[in-house]
Amino acid sequence: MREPIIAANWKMYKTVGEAVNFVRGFTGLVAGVTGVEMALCPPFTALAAVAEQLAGTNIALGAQNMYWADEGAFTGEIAPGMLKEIGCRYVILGHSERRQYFGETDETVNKKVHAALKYGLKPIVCVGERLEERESGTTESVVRSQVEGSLAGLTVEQAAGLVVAYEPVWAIGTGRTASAEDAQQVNAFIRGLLRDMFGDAAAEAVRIQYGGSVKPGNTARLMAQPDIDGALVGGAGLQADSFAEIVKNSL
Ligand code: G2H
Repeated sequence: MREPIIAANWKMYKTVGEAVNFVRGFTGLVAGVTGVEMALCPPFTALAAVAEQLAGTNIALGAQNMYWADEGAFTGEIAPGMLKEIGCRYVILGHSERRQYFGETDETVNKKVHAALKYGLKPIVCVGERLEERESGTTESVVRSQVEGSLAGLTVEQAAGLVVAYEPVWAIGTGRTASAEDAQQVNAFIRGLLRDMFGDAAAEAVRIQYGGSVKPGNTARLMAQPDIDGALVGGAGLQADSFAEIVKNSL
């Protein structure tokens, strides 16, 4: 049995003060919730303050990106060891906004995945097709090359601990959710790819989230699908009450 993971990706939202307020409200709303892993992924500037607020709770901390070098003259970048030290358990890698606006490729995502694992961080690796790719029927080949490229060279043990997020780009922040059946179909396809790359046991262990306009009202239907093991939540993860509702509706 895979424990589902519901993660809030706050993107470039929330000052430190706003982040702390969120956590103070959220922890009360989900106190006693078990059977689902929760994670908050604030911007870098709020990581330390959120880590402090989360101490002693069962809510994990994640970052939204990192660089792959151990350290060095890379102005503006953040190293994996810095995230580990501050208390991150997860790091989102290859989000479509990073791919679209910041030149992230499967090759750079792959370097980051290896670096994250080296430092004991669990990558949440994002894949997903754009609207024109879905409409031209190339969803599977796009997702295949993203999965194969991003996860190249991992050992079976490393692969088993991964989280993969399927986020169709056309459903991100648009209010257009993929139907639960469409999402299940791609998530099952991803699990098949993982099986080919890493074998049955690892493929069964990997948690594959869905992301893209997840809301309290569509969570249960998505989570009822056999290959959807959680959600990566953007907009609806910015308010403590709606994110808490998503967590509860995932059970
Ligand atoms: C997809 C998602 C979070 P939203 O990017 O990763 O955002 O839920 O706002 O579509």
